[in-house]
Amino acid sequence: MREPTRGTSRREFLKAAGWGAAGAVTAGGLVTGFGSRLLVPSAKATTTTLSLVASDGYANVPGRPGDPLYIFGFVNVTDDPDQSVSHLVSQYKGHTQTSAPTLDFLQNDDIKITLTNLGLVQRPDLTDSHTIHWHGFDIPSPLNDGVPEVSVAVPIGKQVTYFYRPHREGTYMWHCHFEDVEHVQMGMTGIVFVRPLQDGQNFGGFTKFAYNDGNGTTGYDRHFAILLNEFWSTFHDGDRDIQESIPTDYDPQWFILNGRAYPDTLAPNDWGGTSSGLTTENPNYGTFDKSTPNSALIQVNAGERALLRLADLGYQQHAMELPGIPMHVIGQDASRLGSSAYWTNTLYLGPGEARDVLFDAPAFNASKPTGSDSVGTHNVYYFKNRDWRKLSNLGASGPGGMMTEVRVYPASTLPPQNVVSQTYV
Ligand SMILES: [Cu+2]
Repeated sequence: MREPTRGTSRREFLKAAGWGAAGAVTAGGLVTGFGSRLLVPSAKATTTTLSLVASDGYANVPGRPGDPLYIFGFVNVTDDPDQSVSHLVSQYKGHTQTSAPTLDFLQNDDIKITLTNLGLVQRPDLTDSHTIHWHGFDIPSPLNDGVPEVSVAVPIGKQVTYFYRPHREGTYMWHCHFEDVEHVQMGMTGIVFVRPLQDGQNFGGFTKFAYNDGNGTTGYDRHFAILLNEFWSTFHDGDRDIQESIPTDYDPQWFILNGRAYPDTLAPNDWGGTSSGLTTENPNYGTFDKSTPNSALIQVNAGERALLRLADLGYQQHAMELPGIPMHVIGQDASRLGSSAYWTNTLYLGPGEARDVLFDAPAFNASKPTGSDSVGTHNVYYFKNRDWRKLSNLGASGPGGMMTEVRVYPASTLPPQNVVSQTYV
């Protein structure tokens, strides 16, 4: 039977999903005998509950010490025992981050995300709502799709709980869809991915996979979620100063990975950060926010296979290179490429697009260590934009912009990875 696709008729879909004659549902809920794009009935769905708040804040950018960029963003407050609106406003209003938290879900789970709109400190006149839009998620109910024109949005001081049951695994992205050209540029963007039901089984020597491949061709040892983006100062300063911006004049100054420009891309997760003399101080409160907490550092042991979950929520196309290590593109826009997978030295990624890229970490070359950190000496490979104009921080000398390091350590140096994009420095 051919693999069902998004254009599959309802009758074909029902057959493929196991309600027809063919296909067997295992105890784990995985339909066997088919390819990866199945919609399968869930045998043991669990419920994942998240609480996110939306507000404003400031993020550091190279070249503007003491003058951070005004941003909007989402923060994960699930662990706060007090989820009342009044408490969340008192704790988190005016303190936000970009990029947004990376959301890690399992196929077929029930997911409930409560979004609380805290309002804006810098712009109390701006009464914008916010939403959560799961970009590329092809079977939402309209109410949970976050497009305000055809759905609901969350006004200031209110909470809305979104519900999803993702039947399709893969790498997606998410963003606020309210005044989306503005709110997306202001920082309300992140990566969301869905692990396949196949995870935990053994195919080809792997137990973690990008997709339900049936043979391990999308297996990996470590995975990293990296959002490509740009900052255009006019939009951020204009929003801060109550000035209109013309989006068609878009001319960004900073080219970023997970909200950071090199060398800040190398700093660990949850970094409070003053490397290179920058500050994340919030002038409204004089507080110290972790405004860009998502590291873009890639740390692997020699011989391991790594999965890069990449998405672009800027407004420009980017061409990324990893000189010295071939890239194997096995997924595109949350679809397994299968026999269309390809090897490349240059990865093109347009706005709103996602890619799943595997690479094999080369052997560690002890005679030529090119870096050293608290883990140890390692070989460095650069994952970077091929456009030299996007490798600079406001024209300052030395490398900057959309670049990070792949650090390859001797085999078995790093312990097994527990969470996506884990950092060990
Ligand atoms: Cu918004």
